Amino acid sequence: MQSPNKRKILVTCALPYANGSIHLGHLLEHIQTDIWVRFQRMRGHETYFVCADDAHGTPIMLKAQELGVSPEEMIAGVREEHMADFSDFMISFDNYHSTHSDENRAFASEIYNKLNESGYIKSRTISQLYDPEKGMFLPDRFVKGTCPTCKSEDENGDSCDNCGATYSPTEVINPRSVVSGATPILKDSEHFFFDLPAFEKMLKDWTTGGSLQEEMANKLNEWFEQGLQQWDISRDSPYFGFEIPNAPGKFFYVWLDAPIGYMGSFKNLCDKENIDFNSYWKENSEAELYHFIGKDIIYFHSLFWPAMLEGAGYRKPTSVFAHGFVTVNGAKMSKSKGTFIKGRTFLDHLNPEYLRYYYAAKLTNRIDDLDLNLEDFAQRVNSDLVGKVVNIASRCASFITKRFDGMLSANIDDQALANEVTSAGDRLADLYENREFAKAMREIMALADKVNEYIAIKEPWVLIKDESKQQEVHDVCSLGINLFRTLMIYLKPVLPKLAQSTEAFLNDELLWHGHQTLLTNHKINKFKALLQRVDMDKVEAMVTASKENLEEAKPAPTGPIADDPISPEIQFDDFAKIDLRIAKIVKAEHVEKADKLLRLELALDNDGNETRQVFAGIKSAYQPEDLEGKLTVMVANLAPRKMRFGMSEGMVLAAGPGGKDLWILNPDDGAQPGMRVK
Ligand code: NOT
Ligand code: ZN
Repeated sequence: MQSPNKRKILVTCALPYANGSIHLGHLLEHIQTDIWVRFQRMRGHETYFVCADDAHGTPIMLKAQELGVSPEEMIAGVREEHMADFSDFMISFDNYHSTHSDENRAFASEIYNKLNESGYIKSRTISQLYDPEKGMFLPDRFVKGTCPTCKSEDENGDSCDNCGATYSPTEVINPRSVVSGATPILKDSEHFFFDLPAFEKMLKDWTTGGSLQEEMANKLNEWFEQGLQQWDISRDSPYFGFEIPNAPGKFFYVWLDAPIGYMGSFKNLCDKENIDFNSYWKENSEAELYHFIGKDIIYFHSLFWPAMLEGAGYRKPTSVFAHGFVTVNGAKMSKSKGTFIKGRTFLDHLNPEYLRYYYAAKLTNRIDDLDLNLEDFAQRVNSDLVGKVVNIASRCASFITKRFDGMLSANIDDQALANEVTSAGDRLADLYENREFAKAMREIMALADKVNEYIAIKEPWVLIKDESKQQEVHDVCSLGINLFRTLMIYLKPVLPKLAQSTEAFLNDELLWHGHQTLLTNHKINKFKALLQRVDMDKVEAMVTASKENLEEAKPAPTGPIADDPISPEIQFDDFAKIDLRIAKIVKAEHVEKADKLLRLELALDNDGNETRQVFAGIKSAYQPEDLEGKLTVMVANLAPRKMRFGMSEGMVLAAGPGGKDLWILNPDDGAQPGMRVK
């Protein structure tokens, strides 16, 4: 049915790179988007959801070489794997394409040609590090060497993990190519640049148009203040990508054709299903276009992408929705802890709807990181889904089947309760629309609590023993089943499979507008267990299996840097060199723009003659004011390090599992600032 306020909506997720597996971090985005898309479809809007693998670039080219296959073969295999993972997590794409496609080549060339004709492509010669052995220019992450700031060895080509400095790969001391080990040389080459600064006014208007998240608009303003830069969009051969028209040996940088991949995937769908591509993409289109992305790629989506679209005569996104990163048990996902969990490993042990629900229960429309605490995860799914929602059906169903021939009563036992549950639909719809899923889940669970209370008070299992109370049992259990149905309508975007089993049980399709009505004189089917409890043993088995994955993957010579290296063994002499001392925290304060750091002023004696400034990554656990006056153990003879925020003159020690639980000593009479600890 075509209603007057039927919207046309095109939605995308960021395109996963075609050289790695889907993990729980990717899945946050795909689940968030899928919930939103399923909600829009349930509301009757014409909604398309497309994605693709991001198939180009140097890392993909090199990985294929390492595996001894062509990049085409490798990306085809990875795409199959990605599609199977997403499908098993019930991500309902209308199309999953590849950026290495005819459609994408055509759009990339067309957009580039239009930008070029309008004077938005500039060319100039730049000098870059080149691997003479391998015969290729080296992207920053393929150069390693000694940090020019702190002299730490084996640091990245563009930034130092030790001191946090950022620099150009040409400044690295003793640089070497990660690809061949050769010493890179500087070599000139002509590059093409997209003239981003020419779009400043348009981008400012677009930013203040009101549809961006507040945090994103702030970030954009920072970038405007720093001044927009021209963007290098070409790479020299050898490169796996699309050759630039009329520029033999020059290829589009992967980030140029990646967002165009959204158009390529949609065009591929349009051709298969006879959809009018232009009505979605032409300038001033009334269709809505949304990109769901992670916070790390805001720059590409909120500056380059709208500017490219504008310059080539296409519409711009209606909005870009960014989310934060996933942490597991309060810390960055870690291969050695087994918390770098692949989608497939999760599926091998647990029901995907558990993850869909847990993410929904924690997602807001802001850019904050989301912590997947595995114990909380099990507890939350068990208590909400099994203990609250499904429990309603399992308490009521057997009476209906056994005593009333599967027919729901014609009466509504408690109209006030029924109204309360059925009238929540519009409020919940607003929450879904605004991507406030956590709030929606909380409201739904609060309603489930009320329905359970009602059943507990009525006690149908007691009433059933009294011959004169049979009608009441029928009415109470029928209302229970009905309100379970309403709650499952509200949860259908999050739990499509549970919704499907519910539909089979209730003999009824769960449609959004159905939340306003109740089923009376309606025949239902026999109840079968709808959802198992999360078994903590399986969660643990999943973590163990993720560690095993790591074992298999260990000999990865040129792969990305391990996120969590195990420190090499040291000798007693090494340990003895460390000067551990009790220090008093005399001052503690926040550091602007640092997510994890606090600035501490430490005294090594009682009268404050010897003080040190230390930047410590303990912000997750402490408010600065709570630290002042406390004691800590510090490494007093660590060489000072220049950090982005200033000099750090030591290191403080704290113990605990991490996150909010990191302990520092409380002052007691025994310890005195300056005391040696060993
Ligand atoms: N493959 C990229 C990533 O960060 C995402 C590309 C999204 C598409 O995983 N592009 N744009 N703009
Ligand atoms: Zn450094």
